[in-house]
Amino acid sequence: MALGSNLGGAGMGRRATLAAAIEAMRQAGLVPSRVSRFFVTPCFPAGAGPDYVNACIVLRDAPPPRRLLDILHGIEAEFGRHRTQRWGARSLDLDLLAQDCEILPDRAGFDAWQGLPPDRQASETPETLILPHPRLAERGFVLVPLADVAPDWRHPVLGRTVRQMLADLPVEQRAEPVPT
Ligand code: PH2
Ligand code: MG
Ligand code: MG
Repeated sequence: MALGSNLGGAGMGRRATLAAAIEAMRQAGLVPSRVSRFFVTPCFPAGAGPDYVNACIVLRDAPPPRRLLDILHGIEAEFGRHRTQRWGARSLDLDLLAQDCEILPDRAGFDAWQGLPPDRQASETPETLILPHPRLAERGFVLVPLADVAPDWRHPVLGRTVRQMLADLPVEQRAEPVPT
């Protein structure tokens, strides 16, 4: 799964926020078996806000996706309360990227979201959980940290490993995340 924060200013910094979120996951009974380095990444879309700090973790014996999502939303809400009102940017984003070779809600549902044109990607939010995350293969800020913890995980629809998806990205995108 992926963690991101572009909180700035007062309160906890971005790195401390991610570290505290990982601790909160442990408290909630989740077991992070691998934690990536933390990377500073330019905001996507460019110019939409301050840089993010992004990371990825692997959870051991994770609960079923929908229950896991509830736990993650609870932790996001907990950290949202610490957010300084001045910054509209998200203080903490916890995204489920994939769970083994599961495809949710089903292949047709996945394909519909994966194929969504960019203008509709920005404006539409799926009502059901889509796994793997439909934009996973397109984003350096996801694939670079993911390659730290699960380089050999193979995307069940695209048939490519994280290492291969990363190699497929334009070199500038691959180079954007800077370890911090
Ligand atoms: N998350 C977003 C939107 N844009 N940009 C970066 N660099 N990192 C993110 O995690 C991110 C983003 C929506 O969740
Ligand atoms: Mg996100
Ligand atoms: Mg999210």
